[in-house]
Amino acid sequence: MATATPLPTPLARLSQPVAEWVESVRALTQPADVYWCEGTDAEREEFTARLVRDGELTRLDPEQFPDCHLYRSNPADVARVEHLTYICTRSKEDAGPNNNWMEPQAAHAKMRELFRGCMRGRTLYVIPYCMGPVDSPLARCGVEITDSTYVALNMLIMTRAGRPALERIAREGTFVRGLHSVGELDPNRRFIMHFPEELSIESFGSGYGGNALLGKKCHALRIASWQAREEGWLAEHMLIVGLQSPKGETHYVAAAFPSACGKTNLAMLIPPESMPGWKVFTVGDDIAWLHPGADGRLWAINPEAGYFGVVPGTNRETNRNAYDMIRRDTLFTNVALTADNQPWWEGLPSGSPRIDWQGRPFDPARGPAAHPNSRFTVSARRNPSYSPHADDPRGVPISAIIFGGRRREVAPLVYEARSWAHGVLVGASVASETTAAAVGQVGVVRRDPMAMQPFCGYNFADYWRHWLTVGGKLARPPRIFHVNWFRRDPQGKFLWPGFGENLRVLAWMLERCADKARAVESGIGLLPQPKDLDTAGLDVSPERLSALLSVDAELWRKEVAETRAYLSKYGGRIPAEMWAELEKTAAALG
Ligand code: OXD
Ligand code: MN
Repeated sequence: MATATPLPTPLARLSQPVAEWVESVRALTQPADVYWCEGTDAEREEFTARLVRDGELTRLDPEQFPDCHLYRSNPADVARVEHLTYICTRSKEDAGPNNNWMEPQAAHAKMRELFRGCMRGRTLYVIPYCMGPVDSPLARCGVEITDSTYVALNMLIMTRAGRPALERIAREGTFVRGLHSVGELDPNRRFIMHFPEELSIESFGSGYGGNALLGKKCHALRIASWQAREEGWLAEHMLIVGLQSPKGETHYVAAAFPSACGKTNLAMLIPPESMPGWKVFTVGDDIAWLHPGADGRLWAINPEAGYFGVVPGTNRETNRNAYDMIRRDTLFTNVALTADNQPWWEGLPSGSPRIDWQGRPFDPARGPAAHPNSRFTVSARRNPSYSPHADDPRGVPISAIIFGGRRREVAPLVYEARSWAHGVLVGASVASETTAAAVGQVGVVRRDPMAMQPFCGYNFADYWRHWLTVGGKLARPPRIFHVNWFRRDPQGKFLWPGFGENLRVLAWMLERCADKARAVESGIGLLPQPKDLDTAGLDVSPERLSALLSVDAELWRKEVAETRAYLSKYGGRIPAEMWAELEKTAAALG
């Protein structure tokens, strides 16, 4: 006689701590109903259909963009809000001068009043998720509660969400609690609070990106950076990419650039035709969790399962992989529409916008058609260059770490740090022109150490000390480099073509890691000479190459003085090794 397959345990009964927390949130927020996410494809389809029915999503041209949709956010809710983002540690010094701080009890009290009754008439979604492959010891779990179907749908794409994550939580007992409500989307009643000592997040009043998809910046960077310090690893704002040389050797590099400075493009790079035999594999485009391995190397996983990428500028020339990837199964946010219902954004060489990102007839006098921070949400598996090791529970070994920023001048195309300790100083000294990824003025140079200024969940000085400690545990540490793809000539034109051509710089780094390429010492670190880079087929004159690799001692003395002033803000907490490295650089520059 056939036996019936037992019904799976209802999600609400899998983990008692999760169930108790959900019940306490339900009592506070008073939703009309509670829905536990299984994380299945059918559920994703159902959420999409619901949003279309409610008029929140628009289906795009099914011929050209099958299963793609457009979502328009509230025009006052289009980017991360760093000024409303807080780290709430018991001691203010633990949050550091790099963070807004609020005393935890005061923050909880404030948020409780905002959350009280805020989900009346709405569905409360419970989204258990795992950051990293569910079977990886390097992964960590969380649960987001939200009252936004759009946020729930994004989380199902961006993380490994649903039953397997909750089963892991039930086994392990620990999870990050993320409570989110869009509230009334009122910028005056908007806060993103982090409680690293409690592994919890409370976010109210925004439905956009890093403010609302709590697995991403809030958990995988701010809370995870704290957790990583306690457990001996690093949570970083880095892409991870595998580079296979024509000889068939694959090396992985991790690169930290500030938001909207080309991480997704570098992670999905297409080798130029003049560099035959190279292959590129994407592991991650935004966040890396780096763990010292038993073999003395640093091993990395991408905690995310999808991309929340900046749309404007994406085209067949700049990033063909991304361009192809977002032609199906993609959720667009705040792009424009053509007359035939296709998505449109600045940087597309064809088509023209009819409706702008706010749903109004397009009028160039009102600014760009697509919002400069418009985004695509898409599963990483749709990436044609998805690495076969992206789901490897061990992660991938990292040969090189790259820091970079968007600088018109000062920083050369590439240089290598003298040592791990010098590399930590190089990372800590990163400065970059601001972009539309966060609310505020665009194009002003600001310090963005390790590209973590908006994301480090504790005092930067303690974070740099932790970097030095992790380096001390590595018998085979990655080499550390700094790049600047954005240097300009006196007329303001970019000196370097960027995109696929960046592979030439990466190839030099890999040769350095294998002790095969030359470099010359300069005051700031080790630089290639133009002849050390593979320039076959590259349309850049020798003069431009020299300009790109030049170090202006005068400008650098100023840079060192600015770095000294910046680090001084952290007082006696700055590790002595960092001052020693800065003085070495200062002495070498004369
Ligand atoms: C992002 C960001 O969305 O860094 O990745 O702002
Ligand atoms: Mn980012």
